[in-house]
Amino acid sequence: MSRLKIAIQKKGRLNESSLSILRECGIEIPNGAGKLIAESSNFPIDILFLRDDDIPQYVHQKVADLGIVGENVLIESRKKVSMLKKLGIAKCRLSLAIPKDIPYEGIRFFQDKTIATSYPQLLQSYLDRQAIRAQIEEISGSVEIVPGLGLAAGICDIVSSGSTLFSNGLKEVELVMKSEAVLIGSEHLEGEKALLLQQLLFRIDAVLSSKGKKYILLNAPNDKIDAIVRILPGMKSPTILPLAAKGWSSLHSVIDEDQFWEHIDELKKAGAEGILVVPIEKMIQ
Ligand code: PRT
Ligand code: ZN
Repeated sequence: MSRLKIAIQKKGRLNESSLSILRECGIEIPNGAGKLIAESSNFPIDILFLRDDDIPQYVHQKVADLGIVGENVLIESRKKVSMLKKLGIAKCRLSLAIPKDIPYEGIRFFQDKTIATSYPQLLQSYLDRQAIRAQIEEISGSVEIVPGLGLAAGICDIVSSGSTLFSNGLKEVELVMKSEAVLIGSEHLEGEKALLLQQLLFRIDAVLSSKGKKYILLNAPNDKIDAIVRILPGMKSPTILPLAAKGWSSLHSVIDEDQFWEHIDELKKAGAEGILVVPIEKMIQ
């Protein structure tokens, strides 16, 4: 029986979240800190722990069948691999930033200037699209300190909360790309491996579908049910069951958690009682 090989980040922002997705898919992974490879005991998959920058290359060379990396790393690598699924984790953006006191009036600011980045390919294609000619200085790590040292007019780096830029006296001026972690795969998986990939994708879909979703149960007088269903627009064909108390029903449905918080007061005013909101572990659609 073949086994799939999936490459994930050894250490860093994507390590824990990649392991969690696999574990939520019911895949048991032994805790082998510092190991290069871990073998799942209940699904035919081996996990390779690598630096994220090496993952597209390993998948391209079929050392690994699958990998989890940021889209930024994938595109920067320019490796021919398939992007199989966006995973909704490690969301961030690649942005241009300059010292906060320098006036900025648009992308032409960067014409003939030097920009420091760890993403020269992504930056170059962005600048080409904007018809800007600039000098790209490739730097690995701590790009945000470069403008302060007077080595570049600006930087192009990953931003998530913005606090790194802020504490280095920089401001974000252009969005180059949005990024999140993606599942990548070698271009042609065949036979048993293709089948295993289908099983894995099915499980990942079930895990991702349930994210941000809650199961809601509430009681209401029968004449208020229509109004309640209208309050929660995400509520799809709720199940309505009669209660033992005459004229009352219980309503069950799946909702977005955000929506619930926005509408809780309206629900109560509309006559909902005994509201229960419970987590959903998996959702098969
Ligand atoms: O050692 P290895 O090469 O494997 O790891 P790495 O250091 O290259 O990557 P790592 O672990 O820092 O990030 C892995 C991936 O997570 C990236 O490729 C992105 O796709 C994604 N990601 C999400 C981030 C961030 N958020 C992030 N905030 N990657 C980096 N950052 C850094 C950024 O470079 C900057 O220094 O965090 C700082 C900005 O964060 P804020 O919150 O202050 O804006
Ligand atoms: Zn890296």
